[in-house]
Amino acid sequence: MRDFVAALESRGELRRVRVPVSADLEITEITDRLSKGPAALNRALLFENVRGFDIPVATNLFGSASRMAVALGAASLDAVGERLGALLSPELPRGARAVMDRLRMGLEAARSFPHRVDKDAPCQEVVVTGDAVRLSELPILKCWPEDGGRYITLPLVITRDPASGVRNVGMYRLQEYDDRTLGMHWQIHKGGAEQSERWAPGSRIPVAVAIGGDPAATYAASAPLPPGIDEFLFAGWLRKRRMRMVRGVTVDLDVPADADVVLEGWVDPAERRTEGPFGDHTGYYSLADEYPVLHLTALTRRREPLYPATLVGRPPMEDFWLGHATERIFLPLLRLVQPEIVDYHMPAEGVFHNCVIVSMRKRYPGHVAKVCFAVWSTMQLANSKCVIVVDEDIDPHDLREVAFRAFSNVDPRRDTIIVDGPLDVLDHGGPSFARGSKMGIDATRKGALDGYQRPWPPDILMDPRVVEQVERRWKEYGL
Ligand SMILES: Cc1cc2nc3c(=O)[nH]c(=O)nc-3n(C[C@H](O)[C@H](O)[C@H](O)COP(=O)(O)O)c2cc1C
Ligand SMILES: [Mn+2]
Repeated sequence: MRDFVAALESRGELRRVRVPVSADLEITEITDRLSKGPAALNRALLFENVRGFDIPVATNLFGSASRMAVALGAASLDAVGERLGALLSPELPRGARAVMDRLRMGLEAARSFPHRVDKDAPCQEVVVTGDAVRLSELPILKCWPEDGGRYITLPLVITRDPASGVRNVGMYRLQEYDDRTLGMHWQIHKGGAEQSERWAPGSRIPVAVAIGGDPAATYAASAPLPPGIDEFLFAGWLRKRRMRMVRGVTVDLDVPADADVVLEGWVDPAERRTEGPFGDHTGYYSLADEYPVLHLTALTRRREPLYPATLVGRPPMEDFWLGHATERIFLPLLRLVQPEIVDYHMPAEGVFHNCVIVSMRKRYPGHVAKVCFAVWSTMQLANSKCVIVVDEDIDPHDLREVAFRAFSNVDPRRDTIIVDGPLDVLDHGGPSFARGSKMGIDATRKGALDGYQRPWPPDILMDPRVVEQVERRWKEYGL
């Protein structure tokens, strides 16, 4: 975290705020203005003086493509994607299962396993256990006016499967109820929830939460890795350096030795408590609902920790860039399973699960529908509500271009498919919780293989010789 902050600062990507600010809404408003303002002002922020707390708060650390690349120690996000794709070559595995197995083998072969250190763990320089634990000492933010309380927004929630012992690390927000109790917002589709269902009734599920530490691990907690792939193995591979782990002081789980703060505790599989509302990354408040509860047994930390937080709300905000990193990094994997896909994009306005734009090489009747169904069966893309498919020569990141094709190329009855399926837990447009309909829109140009009987009109393009001539004479025109 310290190296990351220093790297951002030396690149002019971080600003320090030295005057006192409040953790209650004020940091949100400041950060939001930077997230939505001109790119030249969109910087990471380090609040050195948070009223009532000794610990500084960092926000917007991951809030641009370049900061994301710095976080992963890479030249660019596409470069990380190419490295990941190369893990799987030369023999092309076939089918999603094979690709996932090869991904696991590739990561393991890269020897980026987390390893245990028994001393020199900064995250345990200060150890507080039992009744002495005080969450109120952490500068946890109240993000939006109608929020149900203060929320930890960049946590790495560490659990393990009771049978296989396989670790999962997910970023699930935590609502502070009191000094030793938090709401655990792992949604039904996510790894933490799935593992929690495997613990026997009456058991105490051990949970550790790391905050801060290596930013590559923080990103990995947000990445949609298939179950069975350890996010900390992935973080070590990203960073090309194995993660240093240490045994928790009160839980049977390893925690990142370099974290700024670690919370340890347990979840009772049967207990539920009202969580929310929370001003969410959808741009709406997600309403209060029943979620599990995390009871703390220890709080350990660095002597001088830094508390990183993210603010989410109406897009674009920082989470767009974390998701954008995933979009870029996992494109080569997606293309291994579905080679006709050229590129894809999840625009900020679609808050990930509402809209996926795919460009593809269309070869046979029904091919566009096949790609829609592929999206609806690929990891977390499976929850996406609207898929827009364009031809291979259309850039899915160019929203004007996509809108132009989607409005003009589509016959609604012929070119839409509507199916039922799972939706993101945060979707509020659908008729019921996490279930509803999905639409695929075929915005490709049509021809014989689509059953289109008329000639398709050509695009209007200028003669390149004239373009070149006008280019050359541009100054002469005096415009
Ligand atoms: C800032 C941020 C906050 C998030 N909050 C939640 C959350 O509260 N609950 C949740 O289930 N997923 C949340 N997510 C998404 C998960 O972290 C993401 O789906 C991740 O892949 C989950 O890991 P898993 O596949 O191991 O469950 C959040 C993501 C980000 C970037
Ligand atoms: Mn996982």
